[in-house]
Amino acid sequence: MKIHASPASPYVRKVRALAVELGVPLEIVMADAGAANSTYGQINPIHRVPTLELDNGDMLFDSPVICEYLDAAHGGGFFPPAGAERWRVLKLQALGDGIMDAAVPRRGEVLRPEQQQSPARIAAYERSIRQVLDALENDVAGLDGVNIGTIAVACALGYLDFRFPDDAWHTTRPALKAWYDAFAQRLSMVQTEPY
Ligand SMILES: N[C@@H](CCC(=O)N[C@@H](CS)C(=O)NCC(=O)O)C(=O)O
Repeated sequence: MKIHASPASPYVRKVRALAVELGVPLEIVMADAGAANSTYGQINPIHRVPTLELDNGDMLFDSPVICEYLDAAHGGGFFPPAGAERWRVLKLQALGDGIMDAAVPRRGEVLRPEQQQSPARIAAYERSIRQVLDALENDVAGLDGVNIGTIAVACALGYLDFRFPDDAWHTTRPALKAWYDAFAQRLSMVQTEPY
């Protein structure tokens, strides 16, 4: 199987980290999803990474779908099968993805020439990130175990550290920081560091 990827995407990292946890090898293919003349739309019309290319040529996206496929196909148990535990873990994944959904466009916005930036949009992204971090800090006991929720949150925090190292989200969130420092030692996190 191949994963169409980019080096710093936290969504790609989530898929790759789960694959490491599952012991599933993925061949990494760098994608030119955003280039004006890109042909990437032929495999993923949304023009985003990751895309999982199956051995039979089928393409899967986006990252929650790919993760659930990998888990189901390889007997993982990183998605609880049913009941309250399933919704708890999926909600945690949504919180991790929610940080990514704000942090990725926030970076895009601050990279624009200053006169084209929208301070209102940047403030809205920052508010989302701040409030998700606070929610996680206030319920750090919920970050138990290794599942698609905790993997997503760890990848989101890793992205914040990678792209916004001056933010120091951890100074006011010691419980979340302690959880992250421990989780970041996992092989799946060490092997998928962004660059
Ligand atoms: N909901 C999607 C979001 C994926 C996404 O936004 N990926 C970004 C990279 S972090 C992307 O492909 N942006 C377009 C580009 O890189 O050109 C998922 O979970 O896979």
